[in-house]
Amino acid sequence: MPDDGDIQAAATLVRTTARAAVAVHEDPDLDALGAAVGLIDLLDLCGEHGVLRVRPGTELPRCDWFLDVATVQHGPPASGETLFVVDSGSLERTALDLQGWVGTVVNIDHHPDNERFGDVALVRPAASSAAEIVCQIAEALGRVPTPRGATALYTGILFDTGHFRHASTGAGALRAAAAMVEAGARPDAVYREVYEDRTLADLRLWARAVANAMPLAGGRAVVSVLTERDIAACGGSDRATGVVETLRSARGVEVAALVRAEPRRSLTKVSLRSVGFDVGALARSRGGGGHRMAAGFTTDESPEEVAAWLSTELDACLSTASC
Ligand SMILES: [Mn+2]
Repeated sequence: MPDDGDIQAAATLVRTTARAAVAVHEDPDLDALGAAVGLIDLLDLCGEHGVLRVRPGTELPRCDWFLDVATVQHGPPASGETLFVVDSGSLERTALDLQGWVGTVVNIDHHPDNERFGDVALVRPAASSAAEIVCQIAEALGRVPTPRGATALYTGILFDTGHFRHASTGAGALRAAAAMVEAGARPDAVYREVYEDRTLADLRLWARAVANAMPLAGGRAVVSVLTERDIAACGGSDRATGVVETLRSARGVEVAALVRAEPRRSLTKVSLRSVGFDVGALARSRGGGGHRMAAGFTTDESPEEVAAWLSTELDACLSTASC
C-alpha cells in the first residue's frame, strides 16, 4: 500500500480551495475528461467551485453523457485559482498558456513518465486511470460523487482499461468502478455511449485499417496505415477507436501500430499497443508519450514516412533478443 500522504494533501486542497481550474492533457480522452468532471463534482460537493480550462481551439470528444459544456472555458487559469492537472505527464502537455500565472498546482496522474511537477504530486503509476485516483480522493474526503460525477469517473476507468480488459485492470480499478455504480453510474448506458456510437463510415474505416495491415518481424508486429485518401474513401470518418486494439489481438502479434492521417490538422497520428514490448519508449523517442503497453505520438511527416520508420524500428528491435 503506497503512502497516502499525497492523497490527503490533494483531498485537503479539494476541500479548502475556493476556486479551482482543472486542466487535462491536449486532445483529452475520456479518462482525462472523466477524471476532470469527477474532480469538479467533488469540489462542488465540498462547496467549492471548479471549471475545466482547455487550450483555445480544443475539440473535445463526444462525452455529453457526463460533461456539461457550459463548465468548459477556453484559456488559462485565472489568478487566485488553484490548478488541478489531471492525466497529464507534464504542465506543458496541458497546452495552456501559463506565462505570468502564479498559483498552487496539484498534479493528479497515473503516467509512469510524469515529471512529478506541482506543489502536490499525486502520481500513482499503478492506478488504471486518473479517474481511479479521483475515486481515491473521494474516498479520502468521505464523499460520494453525484450520479453525474460517478458516471464521469466510471467512464474514465472503463476507457483507460479498455472496458476492463487491459493489464491495468486491478482490484483497485474494479473496486472504484463498483463504488461508482453504487453512486449511480450505469454500466450498460456508458458502454453504449462509448462503444456503440459508430457510424457506417467509422466501421468502413475500421475495415480498411484491418485490410491495410502489414505483418512485420515474422508476424510479431503489425502496422496499418490510413492515408488521407483512405479516410476520404470511407466517407470522411476520422474515428479509429478500437482499431489498434483489434490489430494487436491477432494471434502472435505482440506490437500493433496504427498510422493515420489527420487531414484537418495536417498531421499524422500514431497509436501503439503491445504485450510486453515497451512502446512507451518508442513513442517518447518521437516526442510522444504514454504507457509501456499503450502509447502514441503525432508528427508532421506523411503517414508513409512514419510507417517506413516504424517498420524498420520494429523489425530491428523484435529481431534482437533484447526486446
Ligand atoms: Mn489516463
